Amino acid sequence: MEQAQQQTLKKNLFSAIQPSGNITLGNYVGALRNFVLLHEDYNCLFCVADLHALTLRHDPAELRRNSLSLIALYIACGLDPEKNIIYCQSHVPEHAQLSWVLNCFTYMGELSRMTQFKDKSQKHADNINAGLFTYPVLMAADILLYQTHVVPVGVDQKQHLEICRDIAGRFNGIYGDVFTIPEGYIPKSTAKIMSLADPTRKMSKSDGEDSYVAVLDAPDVIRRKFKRAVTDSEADIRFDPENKPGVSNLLSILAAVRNSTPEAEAQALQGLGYGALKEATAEAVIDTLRPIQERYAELIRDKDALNQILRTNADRAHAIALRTLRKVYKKIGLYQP
Ligand code: ATP
Ligand code: LTN
Repeated sequence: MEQAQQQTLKKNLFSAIQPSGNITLGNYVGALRNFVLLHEDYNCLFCVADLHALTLRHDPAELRRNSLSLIALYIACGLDPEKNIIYCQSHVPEHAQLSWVLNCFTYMGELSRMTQFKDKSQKHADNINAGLFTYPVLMAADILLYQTHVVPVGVDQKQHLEICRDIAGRFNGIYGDVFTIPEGYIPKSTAKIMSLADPTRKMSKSDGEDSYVAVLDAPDVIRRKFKRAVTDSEADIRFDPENKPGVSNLLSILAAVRNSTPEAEAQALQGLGYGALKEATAEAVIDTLRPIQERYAELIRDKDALNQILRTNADRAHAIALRTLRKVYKKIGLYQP
């Protein structure tokens, strides 16, 4: 079948990651890995959510570096930038434009119920800005611009997807079928990788270095981080997230990279100590990341090639986004000469 014909038969997939720090094992297991798993079956857009990254105080040079690095990482993981649209959010102005319109269809009450907003405003009490509050509206614009059917994300983004569906439904209720209502694709097991420093909290790239393993960490760094991971004072290896969050998190990570289950990994390690669990997890993670790191090292060297990919792909995304934005402007009565 012709490529164009195949494309029209496939459904649309959209996802994004913020370039707000080093991409973690949590991002990989919760999101990136599923992008790779799904990308053949959909028309995909993978976005670097650089506008979202402005909601926390940041260093401009670092944001620039992280954005290009994330583009290279998407490709290094196996996402082909010709078959998929891999681009930066800020290169396609329709994201910000649709976001403004959707702001006018979103209630303060629903935004104030978002747990990410509550968490982040607690963590960054000196910078509770309006962007942090309306973050889910920009995310809804990202998704709705591309008539997205499926959104692969980690479980922490479930609430944001719900609000996106609500906004789209509300808009369609008034103006007819303008937006496709998206479905989430959220992995059930290992949906949330926890911090190595505090296993009751999500592993997050904007937290301290020792709390996460980065996809691009060198093998020795990975070994050291797992060695220091918080466990507990017992000795038995058992999958029990409630009572043994640290050990269970290591088992989840091990299972995720080996495509097995935490229970099976616990069984296989019976009679051994936490040292063995940490070592096994570190080695399995290193083996999984090695090919990605090798490919990444090649890609990041050729900045011109990456820039070219960014330009072409922003144009491709823009062409689709503009169609939706025009339709929205027309429906809501913005005069178009
Ligand atoms: P930040 O610390 O800046 O909030 P983050 O590490 O939470 O960032 P995001 O850019 O917000 O990462 O998320 C990118 C994707 O990775 C999302 O789909 C999110 O659900 C997923 N994700 C993030 N952290 C984890 C985690 N610890 N376990 C599983 N999935 C995760
Ligand atoms: N908020 C997301 C990143 C993100 C996103 C999106 C994910 C921004 N826009 C659209 C899916 C679809 C996060 O993972 N923190």
